[in-house]
Order: sequence, then C-alpha cells, then structure tokens
Amino acid sequence: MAAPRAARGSVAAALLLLGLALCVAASEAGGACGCSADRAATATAAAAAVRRYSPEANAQRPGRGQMVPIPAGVFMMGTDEPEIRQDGEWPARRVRVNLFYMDQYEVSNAEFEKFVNSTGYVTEAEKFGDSFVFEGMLSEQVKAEIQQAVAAAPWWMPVKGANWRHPEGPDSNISNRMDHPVLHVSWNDAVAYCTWAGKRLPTEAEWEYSCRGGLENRLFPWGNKLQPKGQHYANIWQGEFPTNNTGEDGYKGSAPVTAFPPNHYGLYNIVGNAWEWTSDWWAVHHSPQETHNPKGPSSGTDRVKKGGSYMCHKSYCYRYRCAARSQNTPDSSASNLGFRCAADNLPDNLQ
Ligand SMILES: *[C@@H]1O[C@H](CO)[C@@H](O)[C@H](O)[C@H]1NC(C)=O
Ligand SMILES: *[C@@H]1O[C@H](CO)[C@@H](O)[C@H](O)[C@H]1NC(C)=O
Ligand SMILES: *[C@@H]1O[C@H](CO)[C@@H](O)[C@H](O)[C@H]1NC(C)=O
Ligand SMILES: [Ca+2]
Ligand SMILES: [Ca+2]
Repeated sequence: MAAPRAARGSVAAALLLLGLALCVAASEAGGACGCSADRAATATAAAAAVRRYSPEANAQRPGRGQMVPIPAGVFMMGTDEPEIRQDGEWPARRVRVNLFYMDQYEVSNAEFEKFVNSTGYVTEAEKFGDSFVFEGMLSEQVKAEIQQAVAAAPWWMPVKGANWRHPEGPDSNISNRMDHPVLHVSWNDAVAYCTWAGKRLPTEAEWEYSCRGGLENRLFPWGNKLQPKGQHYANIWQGEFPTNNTGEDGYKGSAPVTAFPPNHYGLYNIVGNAWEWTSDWWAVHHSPQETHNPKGPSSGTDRVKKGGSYMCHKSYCYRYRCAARSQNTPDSSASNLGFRCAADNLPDNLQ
C-alpha cells in the first residue's frame, strides 16, 4: 500500500503523527510564571474580559450564530513550566491580541456536509484513498486487511477508504454522529471550509488565548484541576492506553461538539474531543519578546494543532492543556483531528 501521507518525506513525521509517539512522563502541574507585574496586568484585563464575555452573555446575544467575540487583550502564551519541553511549550511570553471571533464549537459533520453539498469539495483523505485510524476503533474485518502500522505508534493504522464520511473505514458511517466533530480533515481541507464560511483558521496565539478563557497561568480552560468536584470537563482517555478505554467521561470516541461545559468565553471542547488545526507553521523556538497578533513562522513543513483529543491520556499525551501543542503536515488526516474557525469580523450570515 502507498506510504501514508504523514510518513511521506520523513519517518519523524510519521512518529509525530498526532503527537503520540514522543510523549514524556509528565510531572505534576502547577506553580506560577514568576513575572508578577505582567501577571497582575494580565489578571486585571482577564477579569474584565470574563465579566464582559460570560457564556451566559454570549448565549443571550441574538443572531450571533455559533461565533463568540473574544475580547482584545494581553495574555501569557506558553508556559515557563513546560510539561513537554520538546514541543516548544515555552517560554511564557506576553502576547497582545486584537478582538476577533471564534467558533463556539468544533466544526461538526453536519456543517461540513453542508459545505460539501454546496461546493462538491473532495477532502485530501478521499483523494489519497486512506487516512489514519486508531486501531482500537476498527472492525476485525478492516484490521485483517491492514499490513502496515506506524512503527513507533502501532495503534495508528492507515486505513483504505477511511475519510470524514467513514471515520473507521469503509464499513463505518457518521449517520449517528452528525453533531460530532468532522474528522479526517487535513489542514488544507480546514482552510477550504473556513474560507467558504467567510472565516479563517485561528492563529495559534488566538487559539491559546481563547482556550485560556481569561484565566491566567492555568493548565486547562477551566483551571488547574483536571476534574473539579469529580466532574469531567473534556473528552479525553480514561484507563490504560492503548488497551483499556473505560470511557468514564461518557465517550470512548468522539463526543457531540456541544458536550461538556464551555469555558468562560463560551467555547466547547476547546481541549479534548478533536485536535484543532491552527494557521501557524510549526517551530519549537519562540522569542520571549512581547508580540502583537503573532502569526507564527513565515514558512515551515508542519502546521500547529492544539488541544489534544479523545485519545489523550496524561501518561503518553498530556496535551489537553492550553499551552500544549503538536504538529502534522498540512495534508495529514486522522480519526482524532478536526478544527474550528475564527474571523476578524462576524461573517454577514451571522450578523
Ligand atoms: C446534503 O445533501 C444530501 C443529499 O441531497 C442530503 O440528504 C443532506 O441532508 C444534505 N446535508 C445537509 C447538511 O444539508
Ligand atoms: C451506519 O452505521 C450504523 C452502525 O453504526 C448502521 O446501523 C447503519 O446501517 C449504517 N448506515 C448505513 C447507511 O450504512
Ligand atoms: C480497565 O480498567 C478498569 C479501571 O481501571 C478496570 O476496572 C478494568 O478491569 C480494566 N479492564 C481490562 C479489560 O483490563
Ligand atoms: Ca473519553
Ligand atoms: Ca477540541
């Protein structure tokens, strides 16, 4: 069978597929960033932002469709206490962001189908004829037909006929999952969708700023505790990876894009469920200087994705944190990778 796209060009790309292979044992999280003046200023701005942009307020805004305003402000991007250093989660740096709009939800299968219906768009997974699927979700019949796995991440199978309409291969479908995130979409597919919708992909800075929801120096969109009061706030993996997915949070695979509580900006599943493409090229070294609306490196080979997925567990993929990041080539696709769009102004149809 043809080499999977993520493996084209370099073995490293295959190993990095979905950020799974190079995980480090994660240390316990917490601590401060050690720059108190910045923190005070950011905290003040953030507190004001949270007051102005509570999910309740956003929900009551008539005619805003599925986008919410993310207030202009300053935040600390990245962290000085990286959990996964080689991902370039550090240093913490001041970033200024203009007001923009963000989709409240990951783009769903229903929305993507509307796009495909009206444009005839064909995704890259459909053109290439295969996509990566987590082995634990495949039927015995599909598994039996596969000879090749990703060497360092054997739970990833390149599956012929897997695409957004057939997430686990030809014998699967999305008819009961129209409200789940569209999967098996490449970066190029995501750009095509957002452009059609009058939107664009968020920059990594915008994505991380909106993930943090006005909170400062926290691991997750809701705070530092993974499960406040024992509640699940995101669709990730519970149990031993990759053999025992207990689905304690209610979902072994993807969840509806509306599942779980939103963050302070009204964003759902900003971590967990599906990984989300951003517009930035990938690099692991960042200047500590303050920047204004940074757009990432001017060139590269991989694009940044954020938020982790339903497959992430602390033991091997502690990437469902706002500062966490990973990458794939722009033509890669897989069963846990999707996106949401952003915009400078509300598209006409949402006003
Ligand atoms: C897309 O088109 C098909 C076939 O006409 C139709 O059944 C389906 O409801 C359409 N999907 C959406 C989301 O409009
Ligand atoms: C879609 O998959 C479900 C099982 O998840 C199956 O019951 C149904 O028949 C399938 N529909 C089609 C149109 O293949
Ligand atoms: C999976 O993990 C749960 C909780 O840790 C345990 O109760 C269960 O026995 C495990 N199942 C298997 C098949 O190992
Ligand atoms: Ca889950
Ligand atoms: Ca997500």
